Formats: sequence, structure tokens, C-alpha cells
Amino acid sequence: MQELEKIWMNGELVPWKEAKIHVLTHALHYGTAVFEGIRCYKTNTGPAVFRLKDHLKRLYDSAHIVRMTIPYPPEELEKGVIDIIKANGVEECYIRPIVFRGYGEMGVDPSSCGVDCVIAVWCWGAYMGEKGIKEGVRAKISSYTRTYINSGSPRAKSSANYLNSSLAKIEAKDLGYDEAILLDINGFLSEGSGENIFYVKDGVIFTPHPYSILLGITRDTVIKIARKLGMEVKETLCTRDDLYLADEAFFTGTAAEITPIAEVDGRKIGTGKRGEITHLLQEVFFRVVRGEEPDYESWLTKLR
Ligand code: PPE
Repeated sequence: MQELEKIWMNGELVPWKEAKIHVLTHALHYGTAVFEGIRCYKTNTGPAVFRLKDHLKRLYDSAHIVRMTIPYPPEELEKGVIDIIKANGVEECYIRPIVFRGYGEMGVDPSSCGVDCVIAVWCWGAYMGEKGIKEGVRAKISSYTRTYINSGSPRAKSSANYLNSSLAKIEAKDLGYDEAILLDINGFLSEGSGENIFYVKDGVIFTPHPYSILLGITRDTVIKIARKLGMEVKETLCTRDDLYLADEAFFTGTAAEITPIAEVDGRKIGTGKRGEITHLLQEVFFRVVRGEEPDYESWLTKLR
């Protein structure tokens, strides 16, 4: 990992190498943490954070679901995000706020452990490579089922949910694929290990209904952009066969941005290349995040 200068830790900017926690931190043992992934992009008027307020809103929602009280008001975390980007002097970066149960008593019950809060930033290029963004990735339907709504809480971006993602990702990569697609407990499409999923059929855009998925901010961004372009978007139950027979498919996520899916389980999706609608959505998306689409300016928090 390429180290930067500082990390925001419980309100202080501490040197990167000194941003440490105790080995008996509750979250390390029991996954009691919630986090966010946000991107800051370079625009003509300097760096701008994309949909910062929406990401922080989801962080507080995640904390609410897992019964943690974040010991700062949202405005303070917003300032923390801006301060830590400035302190590291980067124009573009990925931002990772994490809120977790700290060092106190051991045992599953987290109530005696305080809540710590960290914001780190690093430089992160295309999640599945530049080639993936241009040509599409190869995906596999996972043998792992997405976290069930009454066992984990897929709506919360909690660390504990990511064992499910991690197992699926390892399996997919071991088998020579780039990414895993998980089905929900009823066998319908849910999402990728770290992305939401969309496909296009006869000009209509489909994406799984928000039952067993993380409600992605990029998912919401793409839905809004597509509808504004006059396209029809349906949030519905989707099957693997729908995906196999789609004309185009793509993943969305803060890290993954919009990554075309070229192939699923050895079957080409459409032509097996980036589809036209996917390409158009990518072009508009990258203009939006770089501040080149005035209609979407309100989504940007400018640093200067
Ligand atoms: N589903 C999952 C399971 C997921 O992890 C992400 C983001 C999304 C959907 C898309 O959400 P959004 O970023 O709001 O559009 N995954 C984050 C973590 C990736 C990682 O490897 O770490 C991300 O993209 O930041």
C-alpha cells in the first residue's frame, strides 16, 4: 500500500504510521464496525468529494442498524474528510471512514467497548483495472449466498458482511474470474462482492430490487443519470438467466465506478464487449464526478 502522510483518528490528524489500535479491539474479533467508501475526484476547480453527505448519511444509518452511536455529529465527520484530504495534499483519492467498537471488555456483547472513528484516504485507481473499465470483466455466479436479511444486515455497510464478500471474491479469483456475483437466499440476483449489478435488455435497464443488497450510492447515481437521459430503469427481481441473455451488463460501486461485465459463467454477455448504453453511462458518470455536468453540481463538495 502506498502510504500517505496522515490519518484522522478520533478527531486528531495523526502520522500514518502511528494510526494504530489495540489487538483486543472488539471490532477485530467480532466484526463490529461500519464503514464507507467515498471518492474525491479532480475537477477544473480543484478536488471535489462525490456525494459526501449521502455517504455520511449511510454511515449513520449503518451505525443505527448495528446499534452504535457515532460520537460526532455529521458536520464534524464532513470536516474530518475535507481536513484529511487537504492534510495529505492529494487531488484524487478514495476515502474510508470507519466507525468501530474499540478496546474494552472481550466477549460478544459490545456494550462496554467505546466507539472509535477513523478516516483514512489513499490513491486508488480502477478497482478491476483500466482494462476492466474499457473492455469489461469476467464474472462468476458465486457458490456463496448473499447475507440473508435476517442474519446479517445487507443494508448496513458493516465489516461483518464482508466475510461473505471476501469468500465469494476469493472463490471467483481462484477459478480465474475477476469478480463474483452473489444470489440471494431465494436464488435471485443480488450484487457483486463489492458492487451493485445492472443489465440491459432491449434498451431497458434492470437492477435487482433493494431487498438483499447494499443500497449503493453509485447505483442511485446511475439510475438518476439514466432516467434523466430518458432511459427506462426497472428495480425488480432478476435471475441469472436474465443476466446470461442480457445485451449488456455492468457493475457499479464507488471503487468499481462503472465496470462493464463481458462474460458470466463462460457465457458472453451481448457481444462480450462493453455495451453502448454502458459506455454512454460511463461517459456521463465520469463527467458528473469531474464537475463537467452543471445539473449535478450539488453532488460535489469542493475543497477549494
Ligand atoms: N455492494 C457492495 C457489497 C459493496 O461493497 C459496494 C461498495 C456496493 C454495493 C456499491 O456501493 P456504492 O459504493 O455506494 O456505490 N463497495 C465498496 C468497498 C470496496 C472494497 O473493496 O473495499 C466501495 O466501492 O467503496
